[in-house]
Amino acid sequence: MNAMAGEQQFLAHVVGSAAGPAAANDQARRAHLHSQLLQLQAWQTTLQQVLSSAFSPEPGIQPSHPLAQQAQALHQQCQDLQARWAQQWSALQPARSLAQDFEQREILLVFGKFNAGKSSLCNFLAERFAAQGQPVRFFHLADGAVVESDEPLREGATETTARLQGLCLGTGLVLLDTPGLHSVTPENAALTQRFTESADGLLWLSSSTSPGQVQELDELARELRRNKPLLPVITRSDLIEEDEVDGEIQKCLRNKTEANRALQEADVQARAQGKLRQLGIDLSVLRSPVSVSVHMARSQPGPYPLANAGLLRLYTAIAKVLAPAQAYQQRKPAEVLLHHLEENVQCAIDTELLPQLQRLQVALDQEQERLQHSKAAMLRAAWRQTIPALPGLLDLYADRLHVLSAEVAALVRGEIREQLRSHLGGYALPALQAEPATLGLPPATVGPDALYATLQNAVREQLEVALAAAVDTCSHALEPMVLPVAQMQAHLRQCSQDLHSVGTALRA
Ligand SMILES: Nc1nc2c(ncn2[C@@H]2O[C@H](COP(=O)(O)OP(=O)(O)OP(=O)(O)O)[C@@H](O)[C@H]2O)c(=O)[nH]1
Ligand SMILES: [Mg+2]
Repeated sequence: MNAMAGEQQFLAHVVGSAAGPAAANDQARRAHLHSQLLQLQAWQTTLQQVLSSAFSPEPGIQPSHPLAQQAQALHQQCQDLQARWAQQWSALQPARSLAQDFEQREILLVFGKFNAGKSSLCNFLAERFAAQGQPVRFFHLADGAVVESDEPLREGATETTARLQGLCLGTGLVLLDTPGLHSVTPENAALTQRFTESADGLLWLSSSTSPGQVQELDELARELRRNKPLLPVITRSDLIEEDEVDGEIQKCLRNKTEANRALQEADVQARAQGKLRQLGIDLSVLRSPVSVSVHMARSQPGPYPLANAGLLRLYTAIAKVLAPAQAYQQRKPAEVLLHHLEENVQCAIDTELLPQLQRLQVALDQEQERLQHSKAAMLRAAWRQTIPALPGLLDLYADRLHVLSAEVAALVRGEIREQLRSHLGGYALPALQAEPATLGLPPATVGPDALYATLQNAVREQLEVALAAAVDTCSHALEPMVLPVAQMQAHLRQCSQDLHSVGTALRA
């Protein structure tokens, strides 16, 4: 195909993609998008209810009890997570509003190491669009807002682009020119990362001097997992040769040979495939690499330099990328919210909240077990403390049974208090005044041995009843925590399944 005709076809394609689908289709698409957004918002509301449901302080447990503190920490964690998610969502605001500013256009991220030739390629495409009478607008971002300018992007041999900038080509395409990857200023890399969210497709540029450094794709992994198409572009595909001009040796720039370009393209293709496999990304996102020289295309006017420098093939490749990019662009508002919910919200639920809930559940189970063991331990200890005192009390009060009974009852009460204090300290137990002030004893006429045996039985019975009642009270005090913990876990699992279903439906 004639190169100029090819260029015009490309421009027509870009302009055509901006016109978008027919009105009826568009309305249906908007309605669909609206309903998906509503589903995602409903999901957020449900989650909010789940997180604010549980863990009011339990009356049977002291605030100092480790379980009460653990529950309180969980409650706090639910609040903190919600605040963090709100913050993360507003951090995406610049990328969201950038996408909104260019709502009817496909945004391609131009991405690659510094000096890869990103700004040069953007400027070159701008020149071609302008040459064909298409509108071209340059812009950069300042404080998250789009600022338009007439100036082309700066190009340079040193690291040049420090801000996110771009250009609108015709009415359908936006190129986002990013600061160089792995660039010396970490803020640049961070800036790029923040805006990648708004892109619908990715142009990955690398210079033909070292093409396809696939570790660079690590930075794009998140976007690639979102099924955005990836077009590798090998730039600066030219070399300097020495030529004799008018009897003098001169240095001339030449296109790399077809064979050399084909070799490099195949190599980048193979390595990109390997990298995507390693990252667990569907290979269908990858388009065939294209090798170009902007300098050669610029060197002379006319169709042949354009074709020979690889630009015609680049046009075709970009035109092909625009179809999946447009599909993504049309569902982008829902995608952006979904990513936030999957990557910020659900991820924190899985890695932070559910493990914390699990720990609380285990702690509650262990405490129930400890309570049962402590009943026997308290009984043994109290028995060992009270029984040796009985013979002395019997000697003292054998002829005054009501005093004996009151003394033993007081001894037992004191010992119960002591055991409760040391074993069940974190619980709010009712005071022991309700316990009988005396023990029921037979008349003294039964003789000292029988009286002692009766006393022992009465003490055992008192201890057993009081300690069992105390343990039961504690055990019941835990129950209002057990249920919400289990319920919250179940609700969160349900939320996770629901989000997965909404995501699957969105991408179908
Ligand atoms: N030989 C040759 N050099 C090129 C070509 N395209 C760009 N360059 C040069 O490569 C250098 C970097 O170009 P830029 O377009 O500024 O590269 P960039 O990727 O935007 O760089 P940063 O903004 O620093 O990340 C400049 O000196 C360009 O002149 C090309 O096709 N051939
Ligand atoms: Mg640049």
